[in-house]
Amino acid sequence: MPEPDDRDLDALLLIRHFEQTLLRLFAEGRISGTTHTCLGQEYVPVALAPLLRDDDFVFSNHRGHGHYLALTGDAEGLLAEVMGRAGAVCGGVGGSQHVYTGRFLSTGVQGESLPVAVGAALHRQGTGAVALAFTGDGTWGEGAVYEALNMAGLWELPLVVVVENNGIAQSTPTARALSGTIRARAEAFGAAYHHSAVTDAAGLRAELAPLLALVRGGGGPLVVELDTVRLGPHSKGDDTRPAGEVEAMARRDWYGRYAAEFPERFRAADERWAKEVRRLADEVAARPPADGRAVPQAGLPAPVARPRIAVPERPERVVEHLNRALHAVLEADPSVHVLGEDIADPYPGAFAVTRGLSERFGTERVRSTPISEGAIAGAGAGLALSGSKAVVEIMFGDFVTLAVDQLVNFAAKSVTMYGRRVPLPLVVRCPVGGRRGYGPTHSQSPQKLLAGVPDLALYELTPCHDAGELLFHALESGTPSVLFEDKILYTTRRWTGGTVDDVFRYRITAEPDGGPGIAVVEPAGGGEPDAVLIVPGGLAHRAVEAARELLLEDELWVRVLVPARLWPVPGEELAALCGGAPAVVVAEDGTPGASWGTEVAHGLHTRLWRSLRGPVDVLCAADGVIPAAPGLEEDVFVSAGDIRRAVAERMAADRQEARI
Ligand SMILES: Cc1ncc(C[n+]2csc(CCOP(=O)(O)OP(=O)(O)O)c2C)c(N)n1
Repeated sequence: MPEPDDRDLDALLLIRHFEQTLLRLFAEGRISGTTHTCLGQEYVPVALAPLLRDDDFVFSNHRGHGHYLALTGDAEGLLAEVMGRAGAVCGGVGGSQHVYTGRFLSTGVQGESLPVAVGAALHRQGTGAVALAFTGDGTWGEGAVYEALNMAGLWELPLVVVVENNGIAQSTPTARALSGTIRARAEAFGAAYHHSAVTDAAGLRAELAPLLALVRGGGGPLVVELDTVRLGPHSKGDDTRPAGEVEAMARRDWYGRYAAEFPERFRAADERWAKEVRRLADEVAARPPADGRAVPQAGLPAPVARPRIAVPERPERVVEHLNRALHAVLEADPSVHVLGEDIADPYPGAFAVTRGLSERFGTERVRSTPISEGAIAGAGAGLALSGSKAVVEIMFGDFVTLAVDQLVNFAAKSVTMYGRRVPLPLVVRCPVGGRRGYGPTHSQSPQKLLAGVPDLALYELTPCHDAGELLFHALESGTPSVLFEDKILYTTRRWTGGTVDDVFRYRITAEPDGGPGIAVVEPAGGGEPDAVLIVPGGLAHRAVEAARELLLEDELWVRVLVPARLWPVPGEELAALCGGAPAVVVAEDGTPGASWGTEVAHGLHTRLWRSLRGPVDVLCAADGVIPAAPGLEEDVFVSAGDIRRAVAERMAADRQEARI
């Protein structure tokens, strides 16, 4: 084995002693939680680090300490992070598996970062920079890997996937988890493939340098599979392999071989690093606990304030308005990208929302994607992480379940899990709802599945909120967002100029955080309402129809509240608008239980307990699937009649109580 230079040897030994120290600290009970050491694999990131540029983005995984140390040398920040002490690079929030510095990000969900890396590579395409993602071999069981490789191959992205094949995944030998080969899988997607069993950093670097240059030059994705060894346990003390097996591997280890081949130089360096890491561990252990705030760093992308976008009002259909809003957003902000299945002209999305966008702004910014909801959402997050903004279309909202990992575990958690606010300007548009006969898997209103996720905002299109302002607000907030669009609204005429019809008027309240506000719909003339209806945008027409019947036939004055932001629920604002109305009814098209409506009702109960005259009622769709046949389908949803009945019953109960 050739003798390494000082820089490589120092990096190798720093990582080796860092990892051994962690295992010792765990064994001594001085650290809690988990860790995955890279003992035996240190040379991989040491080989790669000098090949990487400042504008590259590196995605790491659960076994990421070596990646981070080789790239940054920041042993102190990482040790403090793992030990939960002051000076922690991510404030102690992320811990061992979740570290972010601006050009390096690790996450603990296997395979998740590959679609995100696709987005980062899209952002870098043509600049000579690359996105590089480390994975283990076991991670190739995850579907996300293939959705990402497909996109990377298709779009010839500057993506490098480094597979550290250590022959095992937790306790499962690779041979029992991987059918076929990684080579065949990579090549199936048109990615260049390189295999190496070289274990000296400089030798491996020399092999990889020309391959990386090809990727930088626009040659498309590269998969590098490295035969390596995991000398330590999977995590801490959970190694079920026979001792002889690990000993045989250790004979391949660079550490023992260097020690034998140039003993004096090696021993001196080894002792120096052992001492240095021990000193650091003692010093960090004596620090006060981490306070949840990351160490400040220069060079993180700062949000750019842009002029507010509003789409000039026209009496038009909702779909035309939304389309104009997307045109306006793309025109105003060149960093915005739109991704989705079949969204490019001449077939501009299943509901024609994206009509004309790709022709006007080009297919690099408005991109039709493969059928890969998870990877589309992940790529959007990767663009957002890189300083672009992304609007992603999920063809039917039912399919957002396929993107839940990216939205919940990656996008939403990334906002805070690195100890600093990481802005992720991403809007995922979801056409939802039924009444079109598409049947159970194309008609659901899945809002409740995503409600209550910290740092995932939920919006819903309404007949009167300006969609340009809504998109602008969601993107500028930096909080990843889902925009639900009830399909039934698309073809309806928008309300404009404060007028709904001959009887009803609307106004939109201002929200303190510049949010989109609540549409307040009531009969012209105002007044204290007898009843208040609270509905998301998709039910606005049915609620107004019910309010009209209640006015004309029951002489009840009904106010309809339509918040454009569903989550976090604008609870204070809704409560203030309910006043002392005898009846308050919330209606939604989702299934009953643990729903948005029950959350709204709970918020009103706790805020208005003493002034409410009765319980807040919640009307939901039936507790089942949405049938395709028109007669059957109609029965499932909340109707204007249901709403009217609920109000009438609540009013009757109120009158009866008043008599008692
Ligand atoms: C989606 C997901 N499933 C399961 C796990 C639990 N887990 C953590 S590491 C690991 C094994 C990963 O094996 P491999 O990709 O070969 O990497 P290695 O641990 O060998 O470095 C598993 C199953 C996880 N973190 N994420």
